[in-house]
Amino acid sequence: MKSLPISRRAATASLLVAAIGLCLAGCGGGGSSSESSTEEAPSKPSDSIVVGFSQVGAESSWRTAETASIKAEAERLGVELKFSDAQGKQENQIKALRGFIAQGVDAIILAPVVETGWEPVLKEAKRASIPVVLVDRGIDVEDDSLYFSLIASDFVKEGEMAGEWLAEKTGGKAKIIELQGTTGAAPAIDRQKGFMNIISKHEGMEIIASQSGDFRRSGGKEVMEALLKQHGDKVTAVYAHNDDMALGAIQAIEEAGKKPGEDVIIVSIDGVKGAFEAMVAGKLNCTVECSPLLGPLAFRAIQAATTGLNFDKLSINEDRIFDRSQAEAELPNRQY
Ligand code: GZL
Repeated sequence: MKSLPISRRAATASLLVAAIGLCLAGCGGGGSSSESSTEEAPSKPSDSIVVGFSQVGAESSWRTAETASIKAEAERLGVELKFSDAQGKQENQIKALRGFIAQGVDAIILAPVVETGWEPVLKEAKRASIPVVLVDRGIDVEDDSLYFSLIASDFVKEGEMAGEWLAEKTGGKAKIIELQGTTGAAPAIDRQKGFMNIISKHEGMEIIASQSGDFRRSGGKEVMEALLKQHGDKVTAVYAHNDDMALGAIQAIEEAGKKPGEDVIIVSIDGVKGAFEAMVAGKLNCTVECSPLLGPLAFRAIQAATTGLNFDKLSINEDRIFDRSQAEAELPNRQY
């Protein structure tokens, strides 16, 4: 199955060990931190390796920022990156992974669109001795040796942070419309779980409608338009699983003649620049950060995977929360 001669990979590995040795001496230690680290970005390996990257798509500004971070790190390290955009379809990701395996890449980066259905193709990668590093979303597999490492955020915690902020803001009383992310995706499943963990403690907080907008701005707008027709007289808050859907919902709320951020309190997740601009404009109330800048840590995992170094199985980014009072000061600092 594998077209890459083992000798090339072995040669690469030995060269990389030398590069890693230099880097670790300089960087003060191996392994990954529990935070996404850019200051410890790996040095350039003396030899370039070939990495296949299967990306979900380009559904949100968060997603395009993640793609840019991974491409920029590959460029910096002189790694040949074979990029595949799955247009949001798991079958396209599986096809891309099979292509990478056939081409004999040294490692694979996978941002899995949904949690399930990965065992067959990951078993093929394992049989081909190609390590797979998961970024940004986890998968539901019995055998976690099917992937080398997962670098992501804690989506349950993000949902809880959003819920706690909304409970505080509304005094524990809200009629909430929830705009869910992509059905079956880890962030959608866990952000809903985390949010429910909190609002279930407040009898005055109720989700009156919940529907997927697929993490897209257009999805957020369309779903909000429809739900406003049914619940416009009752809704007092919106919880969006990402900023892009919140920005779409803001458009729908304005077109319905209501003031977003005032008549309807809006909390979302990601922390993209557009969310900070909406908070400065008074139309969004709060966003929970979820860093897409995963490139440096992803390639540290790949260097470990391709040289037999230890690496954490799970690296969780620290997420911060920002509301309107902080938006103006924070906006210039935003990197995505
Ligand atoms: C989170 C990521 C989600 C973002 C969305 O790690 O998977 O997918 O929150 C993106 O903006 O579409």
